[in-house]
Amino acid sequence: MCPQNIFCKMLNLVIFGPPGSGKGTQSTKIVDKYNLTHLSTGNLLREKMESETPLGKEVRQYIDKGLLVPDDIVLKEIQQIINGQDDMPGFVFDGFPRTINQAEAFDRMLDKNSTPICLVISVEVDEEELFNRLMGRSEDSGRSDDSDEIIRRRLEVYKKQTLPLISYYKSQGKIVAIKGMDPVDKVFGKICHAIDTFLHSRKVLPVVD
Ligand code: B4P
Repeated sequence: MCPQNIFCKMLNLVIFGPPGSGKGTQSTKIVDKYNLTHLSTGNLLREKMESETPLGKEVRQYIDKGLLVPDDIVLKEIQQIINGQDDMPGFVFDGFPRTINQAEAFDRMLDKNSTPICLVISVEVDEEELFNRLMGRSEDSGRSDDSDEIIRRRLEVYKKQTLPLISYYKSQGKIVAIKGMDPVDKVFGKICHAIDTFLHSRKVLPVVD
């Protein structure tokens, strides 16, 4: 599908990248600037985990091991949240989709509402830097999945299950690659440039250095 032909009645953005690439960090800034709603599946699933419900316990089994939570659980949560929300300025989907199956199901959901994804922002960071950032965060995050062995597993899972999404969105002409090694505000500036270019000309820049 050609992005120039997308009529975006909502600005729906996906922020995509490996663990530690800055998805959560940048999403917070994007939603503030563009008046969008932040939907982080990581935050959502951690909230479920806090509850001692059967679903919360099931989710914990995967997150604690650094594995992806099964698609059916994640998709059900997303469906419940976006249902009937097609008159809002738009969403930043942070950490979702993370598998081809999730991406295909998500496209079907959005097609029904005629609110497609407009832009997929892929934040690229070297593996060593990712590891260092997450180890740095582990000192005060309290997250069960921020530990040496689990971080390594999350990076492996990313390569195997999530990285193929780049080709998926490339074939739709929706992906922009952002070099994410710079300080937070500099990365944010590049993301804004990609979003503003899309808003003004419906053009998807392939790369922003
Ligand atoms: P997430 O919550 O998405 O966690 P994450 O991949 O670690 O990214 P996060 O957004 O937290 O980190 P960020 O890069 O901003 O997922 C956690 C788990 O939930 C997954 O492993 C999986 O089990 C499950 N899950 C979530 N979504 C799922 C889905 N769709 N399907 C199945 N399972 C799912 O930041 C990391 C650190 O880097 C921070 O300390 C930050 O301060 C720092 N940082 C950020 N940008 C920086 C910069 N430019 N320079 C220096 N440091 C920076």
